[in-house]
Amino acid sequence: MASEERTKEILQLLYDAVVAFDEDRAAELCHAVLDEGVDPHTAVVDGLSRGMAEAGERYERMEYFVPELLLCSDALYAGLEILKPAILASGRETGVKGSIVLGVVEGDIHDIGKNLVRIMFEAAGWTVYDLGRDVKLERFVEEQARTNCEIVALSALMTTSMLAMPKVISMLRAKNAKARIMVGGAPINPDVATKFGADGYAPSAGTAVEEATRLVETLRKEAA
Ligand code: B1M
Repeated sequence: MASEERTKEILQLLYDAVVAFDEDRAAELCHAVLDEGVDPHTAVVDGLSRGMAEAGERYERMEYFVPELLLCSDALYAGLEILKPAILASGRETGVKGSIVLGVVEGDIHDIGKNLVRIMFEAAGWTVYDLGRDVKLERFVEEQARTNCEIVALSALMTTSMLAMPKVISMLRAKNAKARIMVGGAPINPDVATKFGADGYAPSAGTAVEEATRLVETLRKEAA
């Protein structure tokens, strides 16, 4: 088990490796995470993912451009590949397990956050039907009906694409789908989620399972 100090150091180095788009370094550090007993969830959320967020900020300050962003995401994925088996094996028990249809709405190709959300659900033992990115709106409705899943989770990263969310929500409500709908992604906040008519919202991959668990509990109580 790594000391608190060493854990902090590794998290900072992971952050640095993503920001510096150093794929090899990210991979090497993720091996250290596993060897030294650092929690792999923490490494993803407070190391790799935080590095990607900083890359985003640099993009906004016009210090980074699209090629740098893609290289940063390559470094994030290089680390994630190494940590994923340990995260899945760790099977963080939430007590409740459910099924979820997940995707990034039509018109939006940003899927790094959605992929992190997916891993968190898989690690918690949920069944995940991942529709991918730029998903046609009716696909969410069709997949919910096919799988009878209890949660439909919509991700969007743009203020333009997020406007597809209330459309999907209306389509699901019109079909009387027995599912709770949650939304997330950088432009979403609790007010937007409420305005769109969603049942729930999570600000991060790390909190998404908790929110979905709460929603499933209310759904099951209602059905009982
Ligand atoms: Co784009 N992009 N991008 N981009 N990009 C943003 C989103 C933008 C804010 C940058 C900017 O201009 N300031 C801007 C959107 C502006 C707006 O809102 N209208 C933008 C734009 C405009 C574009 C293009 C249109 C650029 C162009 O071509 N002119 C284009 C989009 C094309 C399209 O989608 N149709 C584009 C393209 C790209 C890349 C391909 C280069 C790349 C995406 C690679 C990929 O995803 N495969 C990219 C990136 C990387 C970004 C930024 C820099 C970073 C996004 C990211 O991956 N963050 C972003 C700026 C920024 O965010 N600062 C930007 C890291 C990730 C871990 O965080 O995705 O927020 P995030 O996910 C978090 C939470 O939000 C949450 O959990 C995750 C982890 O904690 N979460 C959920 C996400 N989904 C959730 C669902 C949930 C719960 C939680 O429940 C359902």
